[in-house]
Amino acid sequence: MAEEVKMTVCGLCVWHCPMEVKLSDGRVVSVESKGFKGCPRSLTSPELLYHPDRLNYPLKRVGERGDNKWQRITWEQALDEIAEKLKDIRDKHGPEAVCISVGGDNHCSGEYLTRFEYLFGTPNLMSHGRVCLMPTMLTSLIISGWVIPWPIIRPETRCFLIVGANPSMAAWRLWRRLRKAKDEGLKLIVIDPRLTDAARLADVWLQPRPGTDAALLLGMANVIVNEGLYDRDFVDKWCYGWDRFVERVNEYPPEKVEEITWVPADKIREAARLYAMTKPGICFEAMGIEHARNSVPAMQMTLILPAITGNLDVPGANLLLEPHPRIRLAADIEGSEFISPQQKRKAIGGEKYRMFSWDMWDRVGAEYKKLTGRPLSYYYLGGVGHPPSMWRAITTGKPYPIKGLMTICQNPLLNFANAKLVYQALKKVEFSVNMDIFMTSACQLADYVLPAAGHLEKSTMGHGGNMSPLVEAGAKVIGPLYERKDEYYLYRELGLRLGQEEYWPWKTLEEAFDYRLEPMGLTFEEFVKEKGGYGFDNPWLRHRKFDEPGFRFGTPTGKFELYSTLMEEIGYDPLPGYNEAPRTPVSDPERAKEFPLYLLSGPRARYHYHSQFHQIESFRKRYPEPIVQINPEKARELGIGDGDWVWIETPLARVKFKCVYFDGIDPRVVSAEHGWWYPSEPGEEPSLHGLWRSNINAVVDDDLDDCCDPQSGAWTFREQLCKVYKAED
Ligand SMILES: Nc1nc2c(c(=O)[nH]1)N[C@H]1C(S)=C(S)[C@@H](COP(=O)(O)OP(=O)(O)OC[C@H]3O[C@@H](n4cnc5c(=O)[nH]c(N)nc54)[C@H](O)[C@@H]3O)O[C@H]1N2
Ligand SMILES: Nc1nc2c(c(=O)[nH]1)N[C@H]1C(S)=C(S)[C@@H](COP(=O)(O)OP(=O)(O)OC[C@H]3O[C@@H](n4cnc5c(=O)[nH]c(N)nc54)[C@H](O)[C@@H]3O)O[C@H]1N2
Ligand code: SF4
Ligand SMILES: [Mo]
Repeated sequence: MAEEVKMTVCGLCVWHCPMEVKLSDGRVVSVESKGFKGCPRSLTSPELLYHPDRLNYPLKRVGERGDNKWQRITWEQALDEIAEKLKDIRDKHGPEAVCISVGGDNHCSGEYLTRFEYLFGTPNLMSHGRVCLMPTMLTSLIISGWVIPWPIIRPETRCFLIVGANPSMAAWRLWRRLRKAKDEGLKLIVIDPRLTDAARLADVWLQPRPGTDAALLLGMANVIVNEGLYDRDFVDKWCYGWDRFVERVNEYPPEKVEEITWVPADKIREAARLYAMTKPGICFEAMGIEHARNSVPAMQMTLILPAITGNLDVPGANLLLEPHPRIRLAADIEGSEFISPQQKRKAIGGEKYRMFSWDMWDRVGAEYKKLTGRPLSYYYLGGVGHPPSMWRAITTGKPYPIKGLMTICQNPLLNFANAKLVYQALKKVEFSVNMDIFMTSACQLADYVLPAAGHLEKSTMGHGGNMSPLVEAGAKVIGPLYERKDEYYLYRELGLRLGQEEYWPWKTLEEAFDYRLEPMGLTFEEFVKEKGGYGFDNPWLRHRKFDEPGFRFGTPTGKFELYSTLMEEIGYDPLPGYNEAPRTPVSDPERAKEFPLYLLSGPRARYHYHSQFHQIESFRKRYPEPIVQINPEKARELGIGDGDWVWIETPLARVKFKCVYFDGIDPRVVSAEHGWWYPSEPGEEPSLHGLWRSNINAVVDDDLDDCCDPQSGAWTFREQLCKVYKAED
């Protein structure tokens, strides 16, 4: 037997750990993650690779949508027909009538997708980035000019403030570092409506009413400002709008904030003092605040707190990241110059949610260029197309018709809000293509389904667009098997058929990576050679850049803008403030009479990655049911026992979950998992692989006014009202 060991990057989630892969006679037999030892998802790699349900050949629909009737065709036929149809839509309705929807962290080489998109001429690229990190990045760019103040725990770090993040489930490498640092004396503050593992470990745990973080953080700032706990030098030298900011925070004394947030005023004081006085400290936020109706002000505050306490860009605190100095960046590949300003302005949703408009991006891009000398990636900011508006454009034809939809590496029926609307859009759209590794419910509604090469079957090179100074790469270890292809192949082949020949000189993904690495004087093969298939370069971590001559923040004032001049220019509140969302028990008591409970949806679970890994036999056995956490006191009041099946209902629909008693959650709040479907159940309608039974996004609304952030358009997964009652088994 020929045994072989190769190194690569694990492409199964956003952490991209180095991974060792063992092959025997050319077959992958086992893997070992070098980033997270024993990671259960990584161990499924061989099962995923050889899974009997994997898509292996291009398929063309032969019945009606939802009949699950397919004909196997060749790639040539698929590409010719898809290109023909895209051309036809472009001729009849304009290129903007094609929407590209992309998701996942499974390396779909987004900058090449964007290149294809811009050359085709549509501004309507959309992704989950719109509710995942991108609003924070954009907020950071708007108020500071830097991409994001990154949380890197170093030996110096003495305090860690978590705002709506769940690292023991979602970010294992960070969790491990955090635990070690805690053992060594780090102070930990956690803001979360649930008692997470991190909250259990915390010195101070604040348990807010969902969606009220902006008020809570303003309350903390009130204490920091009024007790003189801020960094006067940094504020004087580098912060713009201090006086107006102070006026604003004075509207949020802890007692008033207690009324808004349910958090006792003394706890707010305790947390504020601990954070501001234990330096250096890191402020780390995630989806708990990003998935909220008023998320932008909360994000402003998670950026402002480090700035005013002198926790920006000093060792052990939040770091201002610069792009890798010697690589062609995502933005260099995207070619945003290929698409005209007139086309850019047509992006669906750009007029309503003006933070995510091309105009804004061009402005922050220009500042970023002044700051770093480099272009800013649009793809990695999540696309300008606004998904909830896009589904409505497809179903109503307004503001203009969307006729074509290409879905890549994404499970829209399980991961976007308002799944019934997404369903209607997928049924209605004139033409659709989906590229995935498995036949998902959304694939069932497509006209063409294309088999993607997955993890281990394609080379990867991730360096987070322009976000970070690191480059990390992994060579493919096998295949691709059957007729699976990497996404680059799709973009290039369609490009060649649509008149883009001169723009696709690189025949393969690896050749495309060679071009990216050329300024380093290396080919892709050379870059990964030393470590047997894994390459890494992180040349540039400098601190205290604000002490360097000529330093400026990349904003119109050259300062860190507590008062944002760009927000003001586009007609938004320049300062962070708390606005009660329209559908809470406070603003809509009538609704709350029928739907009294806050619904948090989507706490990360150890085995699943959004909708993924539901095909894995061992996971299904170990974790067979979707879970909703309910406070035992409330559950008993509702006649619900621990382990009972319950319905979770909103005006949109009801879905079935298994109740787990959890006394770490407020009786007024419940928390249900997302991403649940049953791939082995029938693919045809009405089942669509058990899509509707426990799909929490069937009950989560995305109303453009009531549920989307008025600035960024991000929709809330975390603060909708529901009722819960016992279901039959
Ligand atoms: N209610 C609720 N909904 C949420 C969230 C929540 O917290 N609550 N979280 C949101 C967030 S933050 C995010 S990021 C999104 C994620 O939403 P998605 O990006 O849709 O996430 P996944 O379920 O991981 O879907 C990825 C799809 O890609 C396929 N795939 C896997 N590998 C490959 C590959 O190599 N190539 C291709 N072409 N396909 C591949 C998988 O089979 C799967 O169908 O979900 C969002 N949805
Ligand atoms: N195992 C696993 N890991 C993952 C993923 C996965 O699907 N599975 N997905 C990846 C992706 S794409 C992402 S974006 C990250 C997400 O990473 P995280 O955001 O760290 O993960 P969540 O579990 O969603 O944690 C959010 C926390 O916010 C809390 N929360 C809910 N509402 C509020 C609120 O109003 N205020 C505050 N302060 N907190 C609130 C929730 O109780 C929860 O504990 O995880 C990544 N890692
Ligand atoms: S699944 Fe994620 S955490 Fe696990 S080994 Fe792969 S990259 Fe690392
Ligand atoms: Mo995400």
